[in-house]
Amino acid sequence: MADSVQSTHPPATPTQPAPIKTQCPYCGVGCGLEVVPIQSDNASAQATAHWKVRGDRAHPSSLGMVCVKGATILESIDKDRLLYPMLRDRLDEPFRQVSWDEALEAITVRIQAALETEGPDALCMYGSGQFLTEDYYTAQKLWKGCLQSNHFDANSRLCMSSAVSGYVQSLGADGPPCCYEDLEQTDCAFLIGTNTAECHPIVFNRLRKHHKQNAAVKMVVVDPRRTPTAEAADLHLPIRPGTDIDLMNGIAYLLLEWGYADQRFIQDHTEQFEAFQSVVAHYPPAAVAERCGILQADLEQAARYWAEAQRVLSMWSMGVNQSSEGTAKVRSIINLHLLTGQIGQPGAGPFSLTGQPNAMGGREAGGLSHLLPGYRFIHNAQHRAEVESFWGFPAGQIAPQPGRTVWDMILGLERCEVQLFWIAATNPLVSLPDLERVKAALKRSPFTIYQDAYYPTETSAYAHLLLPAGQWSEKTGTMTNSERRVTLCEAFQSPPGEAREDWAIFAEVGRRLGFAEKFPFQSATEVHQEFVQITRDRPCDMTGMSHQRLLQDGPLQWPCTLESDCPPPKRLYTQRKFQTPSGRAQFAAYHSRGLAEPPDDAYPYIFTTGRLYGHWHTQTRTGRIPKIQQMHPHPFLEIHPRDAKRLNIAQDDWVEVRSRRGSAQFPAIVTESIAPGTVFAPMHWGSLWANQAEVNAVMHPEACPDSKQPELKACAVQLIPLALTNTVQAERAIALG
Ligand SMILES: Nc1nc2c(c(=O)[nH]1)N[C@H]1C(S)=C(S)[C@@H](COP(=O)(O)OP(=O)(O)OC[C@H]3O[C@@H](n4cnc5c(=O)[nH]c(N)nc54)[C@H](O)[C@@H]3O)O[C@H]1N2
Ligand SMILES: Nc1nc2c(c(=O)[nH]1)N[C@H]1C(S)=C(S)[C@@H](COP(=O)(O)OP(=O)(O)OC[C@H]3O[C@@H](n4cnc5c(=O)[nH]c(N)nc54)[C@H](O)[C@@H]3O)O[C@H]1N2
Ligand code: SF4
Ligand SMILES: [Mo]
Repeated sequence: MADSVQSTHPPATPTQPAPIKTQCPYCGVGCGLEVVPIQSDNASAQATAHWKVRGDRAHPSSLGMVCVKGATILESIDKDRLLYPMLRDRLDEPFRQVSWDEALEAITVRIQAALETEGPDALCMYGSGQFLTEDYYTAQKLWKGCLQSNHFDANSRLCMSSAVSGYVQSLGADGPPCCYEDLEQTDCAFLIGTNTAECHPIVFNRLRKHHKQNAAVKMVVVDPRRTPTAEAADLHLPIRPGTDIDLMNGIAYLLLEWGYADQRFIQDHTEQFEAFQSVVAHYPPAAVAERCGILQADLEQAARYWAEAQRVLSMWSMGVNQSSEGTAKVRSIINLHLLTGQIGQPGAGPFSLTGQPNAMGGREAGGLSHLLPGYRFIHNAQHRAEVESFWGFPAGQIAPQPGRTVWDMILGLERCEVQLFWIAATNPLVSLPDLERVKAALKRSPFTIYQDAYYPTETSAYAHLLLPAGQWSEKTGTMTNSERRVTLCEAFQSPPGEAREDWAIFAEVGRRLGFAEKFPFQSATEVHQEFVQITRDRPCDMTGMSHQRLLQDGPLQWPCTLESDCPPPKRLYTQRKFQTPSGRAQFAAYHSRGLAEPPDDAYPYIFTTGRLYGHWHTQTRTGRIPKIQQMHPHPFLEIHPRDAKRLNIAQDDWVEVRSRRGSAQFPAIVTESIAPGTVFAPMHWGSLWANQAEVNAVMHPEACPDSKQPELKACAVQLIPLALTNTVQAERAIALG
């Protein structure tokens, strides 16, 4: 699965230019890439240069490895690009090509009109973990600073926001405390709600190699599916979706009972232990095993691995974060580390694997509706004052209330409270839950701007104005990966047509709205220079970084101050001093609440969704790469043989998955790799790539009360075997190839 491509790297010679260094623009592993021009005898070839990509051996995160997505990235960059701004008055009209001048004029006129009639609350922007940090920062300054609207949210709301709130509540600040070297130093990897082999392949490669070479190193995987990750584990716990807190409280129960709590650490460095202990007392192993749907002996084995390991590294992603109790799940993982003192030391700690390539940079730049740049919070008056003064605004400029989350923006559109909705670098008409509702809301939008690299996407059909964005390879800037490592990604070719960098579009709109002095930037380097200053003395202090230093010294982790030792520290909390007011980490006492929409008689199955190794999200890139299309030619539904038998469903039969909100149709894969009672479909096929296979037509938007992250991993469904007519079957067979 996680095949890596390792290549030989001849040094630059006088005839061979030095490779351009950059980071892979897909997942949060953040592998280093080198891009080199393909040599050609034809002197004029430079004008239409061709490039090849290979892993960067000097990059400390990936050591030269890449997976299939990184290796094929160049194959989709020039296909089906959005080349010019396009405008229309109504969604049922065709677009007409317009100049940038006309497009920017349309935006500023609309923004000014909305400000005059409704005020800043009518302005919403929805961005993405696929922005560069410079894009994110410029957007915050425009939206939260100049326009006084905190309604900037990003698709990280669907992705990492539970990890953010869990870290903040338990440790006092956001920021994964671990580093990738821990993958080779741990003696027990606890992977929960993560299909690392397919979704973070190079992290998995590093871990897997260490695991294979050391018989004493254990790997536990907690996932309702027997994924390729679970296949590699010493112990796979196929829990029922939504029972993670039961499981972790059950492990804590046993660790306490067996006397493996680190009393010294608990006493010196934590608070709220008693409350935690009294909740955990309700989780004896027999009851926990029953609720999770696993063997008691397996639960005990998992606890035994925790107990006996010197260094436990837990890793998680969407099986934990995308939950109506996502924050509680994250804090339950951290609880186990606090209970055993497994934090701030090599090979140990609670390590969230970030999804997107720059979700971390988004957090640093304040790119969620409750955040401000430099790991600051809107609700904190001092933080607002610091940012106002840094940006040169009068006191009180930044609104004191957190802005709308993306789902609240959809509700605002429904209620006609939003006058302008600006979407950039995300494809919400595939990725947001309850798609029918989202579509209806967008049809009510007075003015939707969509800034993307490709055309068409599912979302472009719902926009009034399309803005062509330059993407990776065409724009310079920084991204931060899961281990807090910042890589400079250099542009090495020009954007096609009239496409522009995202930050430059935001800055130009700011200048046209009368804020010229706030956007003096001539380059991303200048944006970065300003951005790092706002991180001074914050947990994510990056004042020691600049584009020049990153170019010279290579990728660097934060915290990284000018005064600090070089290189910056690899791990956080090595002194066991946490960022809470008391300096102590906080235990959390949570009972499991279970799923927001549990199965019942009418909707008796649990539907879960996720990813495949080759595809990236909504396929705007990977759908255009033949090798990846061949790997994953069509959508499907995994169903356990027991359920298939009961419903009389055979391999490849078509099945409709129907919830209270909508339905989707898939050919069945009958497999024991999914737990009985649960079915799984991948999220990658929007309406442009398959007929009625949108998983989010089915999902609900119920979210964690703290992180506001929707439960994209579970809803209750019916399964209906489809007797499709011959014509439909024939059509779909052609579509399946
Ligand atoms: N190939 C590929 N890699 C990617 C991406 C991609 O699109 N394609 N996207 C990137 C992004 S943005 C993200 S967020 C990450 C996501 O990375 P992952 O989180 O690893 O991926 P998913 O497949 O969404 O979900 C992981 C697992 O959660 C399990 N799960 C479902 N419900 C539960 C539950 O209640 N408890 C537990 N313990 N597990 C549960 C699912 O069965 C699934 O195997 O991947 C990143 N990497
Ligand atoms: N049911 C279900 N739904 C899910 C999930 C799930 O597991 N299950 N996962 C959720 C998660 S974790 C995530 S992260 C989201 C992902 O969902 P999306 O963010 O909607 O998915 P992408 O396809 O990555 O969309 C990125 C868009 O940005 C464009 N783009 C790429 N580079 C640039 C650039 O530099 N500038 C601009 N302006 N555009 C660019 C691409 O062409 C693409 O259209 O899906 C979420 N939705
Ligand atoms: S593991 Fe992630 S960052 Fe590395 S090459 Fe693959 S997709 Fe890119
Ligand atoms: Mo994500």
